[in-house]
Amino acid sequence: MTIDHAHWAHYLLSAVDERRDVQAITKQVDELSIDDAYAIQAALLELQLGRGDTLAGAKLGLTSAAKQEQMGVDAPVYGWVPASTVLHDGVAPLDELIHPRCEPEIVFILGEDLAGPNVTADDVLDATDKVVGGIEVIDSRYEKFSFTLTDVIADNTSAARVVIGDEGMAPRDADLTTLGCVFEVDGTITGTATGAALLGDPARCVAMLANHLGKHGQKLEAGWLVMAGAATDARPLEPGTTAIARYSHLGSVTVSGKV
Ligand code: 0L1
Ligand code: MG
Repeated sequence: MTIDHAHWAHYLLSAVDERRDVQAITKQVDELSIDDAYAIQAALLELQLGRGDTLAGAKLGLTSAAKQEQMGVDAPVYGWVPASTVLHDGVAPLDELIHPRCEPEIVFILGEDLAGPNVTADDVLDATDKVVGGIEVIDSRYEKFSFTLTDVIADNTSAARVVIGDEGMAPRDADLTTLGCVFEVDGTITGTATGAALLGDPARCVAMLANHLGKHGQKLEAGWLVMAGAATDARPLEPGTTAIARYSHLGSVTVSGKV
């Protein structure tokens, strides 16, 4: 069965625009390969860029055992961060989202391009201007946040919004594998982790993304932000909810949900 990438990209963008969840693609086609899923993701990005958006960066998802278990998958995924999804005031507009969740992220701000293949964690540190804390708001466009690996790839890895902290450090100022994060939602600590929860080393995650893009003739670009993935599981972001990610060395980042 041939997969119509443009059709499924419009299907997902309509879900965003109309703020409604939709049936997973894999419930409607015989087979959705990883290549087809990334092709739908690329077509979706083209639609967004065609509306005047720009790229602020890229992201990994499902890089921790906590997230892989929560979602029932066993591999990381890669996606894009459109500039329109970066929140500058820490307030997530819930009236534009379907069923958002929030999760802490270690974020790399690149000072130089990173082009695969053969990018290493050391190369990532060399190319990074600073490492900052962040909180990603994810919002699967699928019913009940339920999907297969290829569904979530097509859906740009559930990317919806992101808050980036304004503190941060030079990439070698502290060991990223022991960098700590405490995630607190409405005063309750819901998760704690160190950077090593991200496939052993957050910089290695970013190297994997650069190498993945390299296979498609693409690269991570200077000035971009790159999210390495969440080290704890995601929590619902509801009206009135405030989530704080407190990082060692990176300060704190807050997101709140507002209607
Ligand atoms: O950023 C992420 O880890 C999201 C990956 C996709 C799975 C999900 O929606 O949690
Ligand atoms: Mg994430």
